[in-house]
Amino acid sequence: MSVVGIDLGFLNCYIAVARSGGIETIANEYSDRCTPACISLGSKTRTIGNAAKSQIVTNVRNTLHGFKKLHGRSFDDPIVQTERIKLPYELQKMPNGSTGVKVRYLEEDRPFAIEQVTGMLLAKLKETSENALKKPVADCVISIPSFFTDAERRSVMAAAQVAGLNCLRLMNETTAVALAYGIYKQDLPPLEEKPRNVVFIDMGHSAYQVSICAFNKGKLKVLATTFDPYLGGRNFDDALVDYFCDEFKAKYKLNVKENSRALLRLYQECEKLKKLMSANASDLPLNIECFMNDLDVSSKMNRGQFEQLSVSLLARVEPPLKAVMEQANLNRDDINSIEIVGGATRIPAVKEQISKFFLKDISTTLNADEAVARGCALQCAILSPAFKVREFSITDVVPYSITLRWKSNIEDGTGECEVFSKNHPAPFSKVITFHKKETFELEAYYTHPHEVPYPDPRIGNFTIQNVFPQSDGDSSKVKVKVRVNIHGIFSVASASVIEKQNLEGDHSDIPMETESSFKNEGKDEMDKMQVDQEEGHQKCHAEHTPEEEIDHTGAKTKPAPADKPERANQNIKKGKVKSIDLPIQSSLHRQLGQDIINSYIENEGKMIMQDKLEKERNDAKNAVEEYVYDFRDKLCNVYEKFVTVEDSSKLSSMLEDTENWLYEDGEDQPKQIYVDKLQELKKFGQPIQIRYIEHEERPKALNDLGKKI
Ligand code: ATP
Ligand code: K
Ligand code: MG
Repeated sequence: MSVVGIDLGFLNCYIAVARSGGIETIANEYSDRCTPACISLGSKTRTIGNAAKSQIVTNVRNTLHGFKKLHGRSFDDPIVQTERIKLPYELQKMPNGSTGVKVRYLEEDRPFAIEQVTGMLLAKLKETSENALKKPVADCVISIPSFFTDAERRSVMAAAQVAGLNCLRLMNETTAVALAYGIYKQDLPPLEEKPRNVVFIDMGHSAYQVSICAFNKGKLKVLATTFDPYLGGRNFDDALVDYFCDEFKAKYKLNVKENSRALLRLYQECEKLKKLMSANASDLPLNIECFMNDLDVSSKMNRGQFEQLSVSLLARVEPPLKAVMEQANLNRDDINSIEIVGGATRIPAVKEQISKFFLKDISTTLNADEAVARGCALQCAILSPAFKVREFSITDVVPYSITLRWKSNIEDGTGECEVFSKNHPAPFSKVITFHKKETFELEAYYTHPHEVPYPDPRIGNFTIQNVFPQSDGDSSKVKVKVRVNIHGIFSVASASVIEKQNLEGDHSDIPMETESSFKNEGKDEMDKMQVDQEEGHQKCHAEHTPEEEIDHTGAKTKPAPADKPERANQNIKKGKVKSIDLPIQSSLHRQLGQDIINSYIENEGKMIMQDKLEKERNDAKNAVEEYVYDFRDKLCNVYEKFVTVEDSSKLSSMLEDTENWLYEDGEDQPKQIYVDKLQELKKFGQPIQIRYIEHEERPKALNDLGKKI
């Protein structure tokens, strides 16, 4: 079993693994712990990560980056359309209406769904972790922004499947940071004492997230989470790029925005400049050679100017801080420390905004780049039965409130109830009771669409099937379990009907349920009466686990007994009941069918194979080239004494012919041709090589012999 945590960043990905020494962030084949979220498609192969990043400017239209926000969204989604304008490659509408990219790959125009794109990236990260751990990797924990909706989360889960990963948890980025912070802290207050409240702030390249967590010994509870999903380092790059575009237009009459290659180069230079300005307040130069129309451009900027350009962005730092304090119902004095991570929190003015709000110094004790990946690896270790970690309980929150709406045809019944409020603890299950006579449909949606950075409030529709009236014509009591699972994804997990038993003593293996485990008797009767009176306007009472029990009016009642609805073969006052599981038909918003995911998995397998074959082909070609250079060099040095002048010149011309061939006809041949070519050269070369080796070995052998005598 593998223990791997993946920070799936908009710009930068990090991997942490558990090894005997503990959690460590690992490096890729470039000895870099950061793998750029970048994929370059070519006529023969794909490159992913560092090698792909260097192709952003050279293979403009087939190098994919900046795609994290496309998950779970339809092509027509306003966010997709906004991103589309900025991306130098083409987006395309997939047959199911979702978002994909169109690139030139293997000499063909090929569409790839966003799940395939992220799947490629994750497969690369999987390979990197396999190389580090020297064993196959499947189990992992992957980070996502806390503001991702269900559709976005499910889309990332599908991408993990495409990559052959078994994602044990999609973990909110700030929660991962909180875990990385808390698990090693020895001095957390005991459970009975006031918790330590810590604010975690992550500003990456594309988004800004804040959460407040309460820590006690062995325990982390997220109290509230807020965000600006559209504020990150890239917005500061935009501000710089806009400024220089204007300047270059005035100074050099260049229209940079019309030249995607020049624009990409300007972005790269502005990002570098932005980072330099974090360390240096004085004037810094910006020079780009051969920028456009063979012109070299140059300019300069200092931190003060940069801050002026970013005034409106900096003003957006405070609102989520204010909101998170309000939602957690805390004052500044209640906050013990403020921890910041993410690359963009290195901008001095961003830090100032934060400390100005809290009137406190902010701590940077966590590794700003690696904390998310480390937290994910820790979570993976906790979830893995094969790994021993200290007990640590993590309670996250539901980011948006969720409402269930229901209707039924003959009963003309509609109704709704908020099943999860904003910042409700998660993961969490609740059981809701309905009184129904027929199959009915539940519709889940986000209660306050304007709070959700997603254009569609729908989560999914769930049909509870096989519901019939009781034998006496009464409505059946249907218990529906709804859940926000470990990934933060909502589902109707199960449904069962409670059938009154006419026969005494039916102790079959069907679990029995005590009415009293749900509601007190009186209340139950009242509900039932109400149903009888106003057919259809059923009451729903919600019982949820693990902590408390609420009815749909929101009034808290007694604690629920256990994680699952209590099932016991107990005798109860009202007589026996039998619980029968009911089939549920789920139709989730923007859910990919497993058949489609399977075809993506198959395709990813083919592409990995293609990359492998291409690598072998290239290796075979390189082997020929290496042999030519190596042999030619030795022929006029160490081999000189072991070859006749005649053979030497014959071989020299063979080597030269081969070299020329490699640049002409031999430039692009199947692997076997190179293998044969090398064989052919070796047939001539080997005897010389052997004579040389024998000569070298002889004195040594004689020497050894001498020692023996
Ligand atoms: P996201 O969290 O939005 O998915 P990410 O995780 O890929 O994105 P990070 O790696 O946390 O993002 O941060 C990258 C951003 O931080 C980039 O905009 C980068 O320019 C910026 N950044 C990194 N170092 C500095 C620095 N020293 N000064 C200013 N900005 C910096
Ligand atoms: K990152
Ligand atoms: Mg990040």
